[in-house]
Amino acid sequence: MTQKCEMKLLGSTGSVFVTRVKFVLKLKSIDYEYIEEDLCNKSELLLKSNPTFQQVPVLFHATEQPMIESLAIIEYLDEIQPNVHPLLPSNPSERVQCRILAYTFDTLFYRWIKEFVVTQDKERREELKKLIIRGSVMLEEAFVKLSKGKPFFGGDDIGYLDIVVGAFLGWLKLCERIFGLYVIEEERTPRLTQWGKSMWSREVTRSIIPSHEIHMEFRNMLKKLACASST
Ligand SMILES: N[C@@H](CCC(=O)N[C@@H](CS)C(=O)NCC(=O)O)C(=O)O
Repeated sequence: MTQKCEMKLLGSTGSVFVTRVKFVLKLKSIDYEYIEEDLCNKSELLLKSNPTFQQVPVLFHATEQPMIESLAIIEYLDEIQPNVHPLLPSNPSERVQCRILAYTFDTLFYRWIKEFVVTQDKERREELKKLIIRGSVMLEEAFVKLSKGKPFFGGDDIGYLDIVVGAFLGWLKLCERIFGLYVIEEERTPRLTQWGKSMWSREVTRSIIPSHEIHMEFRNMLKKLACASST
């Protein structure tokens, strides 16, 4: 008899936000059913469960309301499974620093990178490149401060910020391969370079980060969505 999963994740495979949630589910050994969403032809399930933003990920857990927003979802998972691979620091002031950096990362970095990989405008791409490079130096500084000499943002092991930022590792590779932009590189961001190596050395990272081909397909889909919303 097949067992019914209590948890369901609605996602799109190339999405960094969905990757974050999958990362946490794997680290915490939580079983779930995955439902692939077609973002170019959104399902009733997505429109009903996230009517405001109509975006993935959406997490369904038993009788709870559908949950949206990757950062809120990963905190929820950390709270319901606190004893398996805890993600956020126990100290409130360290916790708030993590949340601030995650918010800043999503508000600035994500938008720059997304626009960088999608835009056709070469001048704008050059501007974005400068912003991303400047952002990478800020991220390096934050890493030095938060990691306290350890290999991960979370210290000796993968924590909340490692997942928030690490979910982008596939996109960073895409920037390298298509545009020759090294967001993380030895000279400018030595500690983040080591961090990247530590992240890739973990089986969980290699199994969760989608392949280059999937990211390329996702980029094409984002381009289509961008065209559709500008017409
Ligand atoms: N802030 C949201 C962002 C989610 C998001 O941007 N999802 C994208 C996929 S990467 C999406 O569903 N896009 C479809 C759309 O905006 O129409 C989160 O952290 O979950």
